[in-house]
Amino acid sequence: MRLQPHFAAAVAAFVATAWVVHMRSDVRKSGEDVEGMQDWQYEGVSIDGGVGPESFAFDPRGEGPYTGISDGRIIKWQRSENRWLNFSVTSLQRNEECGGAYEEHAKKEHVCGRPLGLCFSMVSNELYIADAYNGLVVVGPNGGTPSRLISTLDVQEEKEPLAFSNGLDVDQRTGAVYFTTSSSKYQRRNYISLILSRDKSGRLMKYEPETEQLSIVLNNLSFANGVALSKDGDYILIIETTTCRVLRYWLETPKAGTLEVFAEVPGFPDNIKLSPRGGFWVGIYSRREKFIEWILSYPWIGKVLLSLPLDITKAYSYLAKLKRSSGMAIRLSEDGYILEVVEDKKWNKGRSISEVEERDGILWVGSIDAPFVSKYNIPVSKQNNK
Ligand SMILES: *[C@@H]1O[C@H](CO)[C@@H](O)[C@H](O)[C@H]1NC(C)=O
Ligand SMILES: CC(=O)N[C@H]1CO[C@H](CO)[C@@H](O)[C@@H]1O
Repeated sequence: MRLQPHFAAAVAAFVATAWVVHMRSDVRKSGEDVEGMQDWQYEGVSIDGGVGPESFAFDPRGEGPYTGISDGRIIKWQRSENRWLNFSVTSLQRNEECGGAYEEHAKKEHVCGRPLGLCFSMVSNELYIADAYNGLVVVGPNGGTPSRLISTLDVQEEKEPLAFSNGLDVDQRTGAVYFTTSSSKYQRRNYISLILSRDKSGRLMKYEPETEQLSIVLNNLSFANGVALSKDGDYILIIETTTCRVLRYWLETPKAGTLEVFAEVPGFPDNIKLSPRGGFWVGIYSRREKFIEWILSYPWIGKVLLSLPLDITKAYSYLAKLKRSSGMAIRLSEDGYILEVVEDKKWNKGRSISEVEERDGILWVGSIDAPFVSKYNIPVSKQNNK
């Protein structure tokens, strides 16, 4: 669609005005910020040299968590030393410029790597990582240079150089790795455009280490993101960020091969993880505010915004900061019902949430824009309350 410049400018002005009006109508009282969370013990575990711990993994000995950050490193939390250790990286092209100011990291992701979803295989002891630019990366149990890079390009029919790999889980019975590619048109650093364009080129992929076979399980997903296998491996849940849905794809049982909607959530979901207390934790990037709802309900607004000569991701993060729209964590039951909601504006400082991993009574909370990992001790009363 070619637009007259004055028309585009008018729409931009209109959208900006609508946003400001919406912001004013949505001011919250500060007292509501930590309601119900007074007895949650909090600790912010800061990270040096990068931001955005996006996902967590624990190794077969239960050590960690491990997480990937904005400068392309995978770091490991060494509990006994109370500090992060450098574990690995996801790119073989890294140079001395990987590092420096956090604000510059997104520009260098295609060179330095951007590790997102990660999970250890208890079958092989290796760490599998979905990297936003390098596809599927495999690292040995002692870290260091990746032992294998499995490019997703071979099976992307279009042979496009973009395969934004994102969420990942391992079937611990067989060692098979399931992971998503969010889009074959947009890169990670342009995720706001990915949402506005309503792109449907996301996929669920499967890698079988024994045969080294890589295959497409599902096509045509709207911003495919986190994935989580059920406890017994009967089905896999897949996050669709743009549609705010959790999809369920049956792998076994007579329903094998069926895809259905598992849950709809009140915000843009990112990663999903099994909870040891049952069900699944979903990290919500931000609430689905009325304003963004309005934009998404009219496809032409998204098209106009994308046609404007501005960096839409930057514009969005600027407005989101003004508005302090914050993330939350939701625990879904195995039937897709909401069991628990954690929304913390005080400690998390209104940042987005990418993943929530529950382990031994602790919630490890990651955020794509935070220079720390949030760690919450779940109150005993809640721990018993499944
Ligand atoms: C990890 O790597 C970063 C970047 O190369 C470096 O600045 C930091 O000192 C290293 N940390 C440790 C604990 O070795
Ligand atoms: C309905 C639809 O969008 N179908 C597409 C699903 O994905 C395949 C492969 O990428 C396309 O060829 C279809 O057009």
